[in-house]
Amino acid sequence: MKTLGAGTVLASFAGTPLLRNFAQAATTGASIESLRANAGRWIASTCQGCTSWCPVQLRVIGNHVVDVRGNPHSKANHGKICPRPHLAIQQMYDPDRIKMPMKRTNPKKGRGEDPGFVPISWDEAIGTIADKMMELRANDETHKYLFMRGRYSYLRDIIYSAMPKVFGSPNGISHSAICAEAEKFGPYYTEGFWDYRDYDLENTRYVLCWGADPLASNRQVPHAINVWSKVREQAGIAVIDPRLSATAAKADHWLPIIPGEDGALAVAIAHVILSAGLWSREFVGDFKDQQNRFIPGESVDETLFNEVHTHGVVKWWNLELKDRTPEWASERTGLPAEQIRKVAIEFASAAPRAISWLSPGAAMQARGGYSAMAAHALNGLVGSVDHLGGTLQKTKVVAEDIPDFSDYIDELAAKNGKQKKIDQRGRLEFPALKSGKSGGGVVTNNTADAILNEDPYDIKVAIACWSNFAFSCSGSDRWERALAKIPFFAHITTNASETTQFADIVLPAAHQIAEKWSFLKNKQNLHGYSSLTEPAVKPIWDVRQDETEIPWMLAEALAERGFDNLHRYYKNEFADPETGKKPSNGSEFALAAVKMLTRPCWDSSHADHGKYGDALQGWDEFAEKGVWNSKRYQTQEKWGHFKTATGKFEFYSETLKKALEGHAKKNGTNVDAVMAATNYLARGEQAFYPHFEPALRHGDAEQFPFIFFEHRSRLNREGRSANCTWYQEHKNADPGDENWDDVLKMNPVDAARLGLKNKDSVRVTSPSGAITVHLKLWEGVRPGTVAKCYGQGHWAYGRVAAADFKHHQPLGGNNNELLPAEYERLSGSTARHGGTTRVQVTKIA
Ligand SMILES: Nc1nc2c(c(=O)[nH]1)N[C@H]1C(S)=C(S)[C@@H](COP(=O)(O)OP(=O)(O)OC[C@H]3O[C@@H](n4cnc5c(=O)[nH]c(N)nc54)[C@H](O)[C@@H]3O)O[C@H]1N2
Ligand SMILES: Nc1nc2c(c(=O)[nH]1)N[C@H]1C(S)=C(S)[C@@H](COP(=O)(O)OP(=O)(O)OC[C@H]3O[C@@H](n4cnc5c(=O)[nH]c(N)nc54)[C@H](O)[C@@H]3O)O[C@H]1N2
Ligand code: SF4
Ligand SMILES: [Mo]
Repeated sequence: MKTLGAGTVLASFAGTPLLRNFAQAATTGASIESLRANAGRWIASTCQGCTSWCPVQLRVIGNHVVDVRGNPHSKANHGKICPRPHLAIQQMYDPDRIKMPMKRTNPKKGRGEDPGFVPISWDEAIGTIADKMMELRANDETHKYLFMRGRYSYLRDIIYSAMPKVFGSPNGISHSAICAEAEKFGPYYTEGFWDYRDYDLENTRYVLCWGADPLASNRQVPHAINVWSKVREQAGIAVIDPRLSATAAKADHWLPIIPGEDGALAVAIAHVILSAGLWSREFVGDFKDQQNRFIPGESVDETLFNEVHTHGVVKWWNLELKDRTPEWASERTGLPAEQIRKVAIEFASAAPRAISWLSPGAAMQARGGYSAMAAHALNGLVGSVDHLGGTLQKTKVVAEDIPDFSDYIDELAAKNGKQKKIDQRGRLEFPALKSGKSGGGVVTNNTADAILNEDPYDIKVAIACWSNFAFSCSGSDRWERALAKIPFFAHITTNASETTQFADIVLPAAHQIAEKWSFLKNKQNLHGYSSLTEPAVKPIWDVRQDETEIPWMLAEALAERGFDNLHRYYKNEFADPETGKKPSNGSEFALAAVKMLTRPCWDSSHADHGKYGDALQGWDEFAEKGVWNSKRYQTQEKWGHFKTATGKFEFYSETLKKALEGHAKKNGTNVDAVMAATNYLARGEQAFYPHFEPALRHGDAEQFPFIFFEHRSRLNREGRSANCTWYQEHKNADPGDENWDDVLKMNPVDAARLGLKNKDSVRVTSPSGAITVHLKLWEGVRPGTVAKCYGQGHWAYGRVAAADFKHHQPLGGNNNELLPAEYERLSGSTARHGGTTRVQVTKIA
């Protein structure tokens, strides 16, 4: 990275072995490169720049992390990384980090109010929180305690699950529904898999990306960028994205769809596959006489078809697909009918080694539940599900759960823990049907309204960790008001983000990459893995590990105040599995916890040791290698027993039917009423199969002429990159974007019509908010739409992320101030995609 020149390195590591090596190089003539390459130790860690959670190694010299690379022991990313772990190092050494606990001195809360934070001791900070929590116990209202979790590791349950439940609150609220739950809805209600898929890129012959941009984002970037030249040689690539993404720029076809119309395209592709006779005979089955009766416009007699591993293909054709021609879809999607037909035929002809790759882009839309199903159902039609070169589920990654804590839940906690959850999940308008259950998932963003309306009750004490809902949730102004309303709020964070501005107590968190113990589980490249994170260096500042040390300290403080159940649970149920020693402080607790939960990876006395993958010999080997690899994924083992209601891949989802009917019954009504309450137009049976729904948009076309949509940055570490100079310095790595800026991209045709030019300052206004940014004329968005990257517009966070940190002036604008708090309600998700809002763009003189 060019901003970190040799001078900076030398200055900051003076006296370290590296510097001595440089001095030596000057006298011995050895190349500086070779010395540089061999200096320091490589220590295992996990990158948490995105949900890929790649096993990495950090090069540590003295007490400094100076470099990062992929962990060569990992079969998932085989020693590769994307650009973003480098930013993690910058984040860790960010001078704007919170360096010690702080308390608020200005009781007034709001944007622009200086919180007046002053340093305090850890004892005072933790004691203050414990006092507030004890008030809830004394008043029999422990359910009014709320814990908000954003990003996490698999030690999360200590603070997110055990702590609220033992204390007596149902309110562990995660960020999942602002992330990608609507995406999981697609594979769940077709093949019974509530998760992200893996993809057999090595063997594929076609990749059809639905908003997925695997070269820059989504969930396996290192593997994808490493294998993509091979994919390009041997496979066709088509990208459905309103924006010319990095992947679209290298694809055979770019389909710049009108945002939110993915459902129309997906059913048209299905129509072509069936009418052209290109479905999988092996997976789906065939007509008894092998004559293709899928003739456009004509219904088919169900009894003439023998279905094999799927359910309802003829029904789907009759009820939805028969009239969904490419010509019909062309009008909705803005794509040429010929292109739709061609892509459908290429995809199906390459199958079953073909991938229909669904991303949040085509799912996290107000009516995205059914487009997610439709896009994923294409894999079912062509038999690429759980198939060589196709879309896969996952292998088993061994790990233990945290120890059972039910014995530590006292009467009060048991009673209040059964109160309704604050996010209103399971109500008629919020089915949140995770894994088939009404209210099974979280409705993250609705928590703000629930707090504001005190419905089902008021929240009195809240803690947020590694989350920034005042920035990351659409309709973010509601969060500003909700956080201001909570009488006592503490934030566990590395940076003084937007959310922190509302805190009464700020607890400085150890940075994820090298200051704490944790582990992560995931998959890439047909291998699951468990990846360790180690405190590779001693933190420079007075920080604590968020998921272990901090709850331990809180438990201790609660015990001192008369409620010792949580402390007894942490103290008695956790022990170092090698020595049997129980923890006596937070840092021992962290190490005991990570060793206990990862034990099956490395302890030969564990029943699962070596059964599903690597058989690491002892903790030391795991700590040294940092990663446990699963065996390679075996395809076609799921065929015949998908976890759906029928055991088949469902084009007519009996699984969804059951879930919707269950939800309707619970709310004393019928499925039509559920559809109406969740903003879907489907009525009757339509609710049970993937079908077309028109996009839902806020704002009328007259006043707000542009459809606004957004995308991630190849350099975004979720919402946490903007304070890194390397991020700003390389922002133009995103097609169409500019360094040190946050531009709104508009097609030159539209700009010419409005008399707008490059770099104009423009006011972008939606029905719910407005931001001011620079304009960029760019052919990578279609006329009538405008796009902006997500991740900037921080009015708090640090000096780099803000234009003027002191005066709360953002650099760029936060998309969540434009986006309304709209939902894909069947999954409880926030609808950030699909062109949910229209905007007006006006030049600022
Ligand atoms: N408009 C729009 N909104 C989005 C998205 C989008 O693409 N567009 N993306 C969505 C998605 S997919 C997700 S997953 C969410 C993420 O949203 P959040 O879960 O809210 O996470 P971040 O915005 O990344 O912010 C995390 C906060 O934690 C703190 N922090 C940073 N590093 C650390 C650390 O190492 N440890 C601890 N304890 N704290 C830390 C900082 O205060 C930081 O602001 O945002 C969602 N919001
Ligand atoms: N670089 C990077 N990678 C990441 C992350 C990150 O922060 N940065 N975060 C990780 C996380 S937390 C998550 S949840 C995943 C998200 O996974 P991604 O697949 O990256 O999802 P998004 O960024 O939400 O959606 C991306 C695409 O949808 C397109 N899009 C917008 N509207 C529409 C539409 O109506 N139709 C279609 N077809 N496309 C549309 C956008 O142009 C964009 O290219 O990524 C993970 N990977
Ligand atoms: S893909 Fe995500 S987890 Fe992997 S190296 Fe890149 S940012 Fe880190
Ligand atoms: Mo996410």
